[in-house]
Amino acid sequence: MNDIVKRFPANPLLSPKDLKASAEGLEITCLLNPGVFRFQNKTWLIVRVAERPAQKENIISFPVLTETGGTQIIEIKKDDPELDASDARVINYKGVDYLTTLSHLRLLCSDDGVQFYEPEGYTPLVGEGMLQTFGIEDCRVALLENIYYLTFTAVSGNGVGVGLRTTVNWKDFTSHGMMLPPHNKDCAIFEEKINGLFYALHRPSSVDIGGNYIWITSSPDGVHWGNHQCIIKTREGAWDSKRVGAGAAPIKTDKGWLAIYHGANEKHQYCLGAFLMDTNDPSKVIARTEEPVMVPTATYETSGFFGNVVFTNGHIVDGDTITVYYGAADEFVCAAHFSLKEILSLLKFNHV
Ligand code: MAN
Repeated sequence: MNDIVKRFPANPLLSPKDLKASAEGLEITCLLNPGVFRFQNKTWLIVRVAERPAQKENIISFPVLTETGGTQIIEIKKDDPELDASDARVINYKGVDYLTTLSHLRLLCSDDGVQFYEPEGYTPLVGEGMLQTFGIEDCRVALLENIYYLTFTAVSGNGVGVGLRTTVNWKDFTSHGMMLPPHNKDCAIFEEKINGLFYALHRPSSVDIGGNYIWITSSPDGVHWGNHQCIIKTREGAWDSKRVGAGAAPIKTDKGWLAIYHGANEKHQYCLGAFLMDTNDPSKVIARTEEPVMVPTATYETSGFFGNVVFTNGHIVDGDTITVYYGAADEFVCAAHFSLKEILSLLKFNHV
């Protein structure tokens, strides 16, 4: 499988060693999956920072937040028969799932979209309350009527759902609690109302019947969401056979709304593809790519904290150029250029 992207020669743009951990005793394990936006003539990333303590021999340790905002470290012996640590990202201990790292979101900005730095005066966003004790992750940013909408994965022992906060200045935030309850993630709000309504893509997971499919929902106010419909499913035997999930806000084109999405197969290889929705009724999918448009091939994509992953939840569109920022191997922040026309030319109108 080939892909059609032009990776930035400077990749990876950011590695865990490039930022300071949020507290003494913690290390940054992964820097990944940035949301992207323009603000004050700069390109900004709201990057997921995943941390844990330096690992001691024969012990797995990771932080969790308390409901009142403190941090607690949990330690489990690796040879404990009640521990299942076969996945680097999530473990099961005594029948309960935990994440191996705790994530918060940090703001970085750049004049050229390549070199990013942490500006002063912008506080990191951290998990708050009982629905975010395992952290917040993978933030998408949508700008509508001068308000930035932040949709991110909110994780706790209660489940994985979508949290919503809004801001106008990136210093003061309003929390709207959990926008979509568990199990749900990968929520991307459209950056324009359609027929007077807000729209968003999201990815609930159905345990018994159904699967990890992309759904669409609408809202009169951007806070309360309904009219959910399932629009994109996994495809058996294909690169997106196991799970699919939306990337950043869909892009308005003269052919319809273009969404870049990730798909994973049974081997947990994460690639990117695209689909197109009707301009006036985005619940109608009119075309989809058959093959992926991006496949993990660079070394920083194939090996890392969780290898064989390219995952995007942020981009900047400028004419025909889409600059996709993405998480590589769940460990690095990278970027690549797509041609909008080229993606549109690969859409298959009969293969939805
Ligand atoms: C999956 C992975 C992890 C993530 C958890 C919770 O296991 O995407 O990176 O931390 O889900 O969202």
